[in-house]
Amino acid sequence: KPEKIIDLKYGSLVKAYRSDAAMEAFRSYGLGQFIHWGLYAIPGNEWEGHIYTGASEWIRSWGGPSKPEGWATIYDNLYKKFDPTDFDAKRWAKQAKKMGAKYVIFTTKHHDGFALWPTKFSDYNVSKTPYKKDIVKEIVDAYTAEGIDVFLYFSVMEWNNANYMGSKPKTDDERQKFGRFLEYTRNQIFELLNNYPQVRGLWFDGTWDESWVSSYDYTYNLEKEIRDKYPRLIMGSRFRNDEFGKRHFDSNEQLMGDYEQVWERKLPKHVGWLGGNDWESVMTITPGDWGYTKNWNNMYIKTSNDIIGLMMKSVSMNGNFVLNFGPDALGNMHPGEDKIARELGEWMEVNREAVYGVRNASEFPDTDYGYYTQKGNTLYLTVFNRPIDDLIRLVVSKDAKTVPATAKLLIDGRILDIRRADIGFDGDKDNYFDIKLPENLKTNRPFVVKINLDAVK
Ligand code: JFZ
Repeated sequence: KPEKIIDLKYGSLVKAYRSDAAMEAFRSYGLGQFIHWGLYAIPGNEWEGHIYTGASEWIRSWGGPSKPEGWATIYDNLYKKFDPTDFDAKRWAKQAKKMGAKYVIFTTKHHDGFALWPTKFSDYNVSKTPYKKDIVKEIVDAYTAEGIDVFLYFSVMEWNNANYMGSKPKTDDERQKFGRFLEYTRNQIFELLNNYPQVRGLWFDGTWDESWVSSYDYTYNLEKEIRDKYPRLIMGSRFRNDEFGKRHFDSNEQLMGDYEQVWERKLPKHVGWLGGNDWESVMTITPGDWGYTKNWNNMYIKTSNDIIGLMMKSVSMNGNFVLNFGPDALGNMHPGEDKIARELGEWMEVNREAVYGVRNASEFPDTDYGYYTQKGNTLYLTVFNRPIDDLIRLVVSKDAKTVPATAKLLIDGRILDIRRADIGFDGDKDNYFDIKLPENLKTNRPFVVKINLDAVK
């Protein structure tokens, strides 16, 4: 809470904690898929023996001695080669569905400015490539058909647009140019919303430059217009800022979006950090690449268990977890991504009820065994750290309104014995409940103990 509330003309436009069906659906997604696809898929982080070491989707901004001669021009002409003949949106959507994703965030246009839909407002778009077809439409239709909600990623910042500049426009000429850029941005946003009415949300990015930050009057009115026309649309906190340049939270600490959109390759340490706000974390499989990266050697690749851990940690704190895929130039996922999608899907097949529609188990203290999630009177414990004696000891406050009654393993449906452990001492504020795991439980994955809670009489 701020010390004192100041007069803000361009503060948050969002009512705290929307309770409409679209937002309730967002709260129950649990798992999402991010897809970064664009011209950067063609180099895949390398060009004629030169290796780029930044994030693969940033390759156009390649600098330093390893950069190929005339790189920006080479990059800006890659669209002439964009022909993903293996692309089949239905295949991706089926894979996402099997993996357990409930929503997808798709890059309609990244920082390079190349649009994957046939926008009327720029020639730098997919209709000018050998592929020609509207990729955004194929994605929206295929994912919607699988029951997966679609969110569109949209970068405001553009690296090769003559009207774009990073710094605040100063001369009349610059103001005019940037004014045209703002109009263009507005046109593209409404073009997307109009073309693809199934879209549930917009995921804005590239909104940190001074040019955009200083255009708070324009962006305030634009957000207002979007929200007036599409009241159910979900927009995170990364769209605009107030007149003091405050992003995500305005100068009165009000969230400037329907959810916290700051958790990029990071997670809050504790649910208390969220102050009750909705949020999602977006995560790469390689350390920091969002676009296709051909060579996965010599860097840490998150394992399926790493990913399950990050997902369970997110949902245990009321957040969604969104896993990124960077398909190649032909339209195929990286083999490493296919493997993770398969393994995560197998896990979700068995354990999904611990992920969807769950909330933070606020009555139960954090546990070193793994993560708790809760749905009504059902408590899920996803075990990552299996105790040496196979005896899971639940700590339950003596003030708790519910206590564990019965338990079973999701992996095979086996009922597990629960016993009170009388290890308490005088003045102890906790009760202890022991759950005995079967000795022959063999798995190389985290596993879920489903616990039914009884109300304390
Ligand atoms: C942005 C992009 O630059 C990147 O290429 C990718 O698309 C990613 C999802 O988003 O990168 C960011 C944006 C915001 C933060 C960090 C990286 N942030 O708020 O910390």
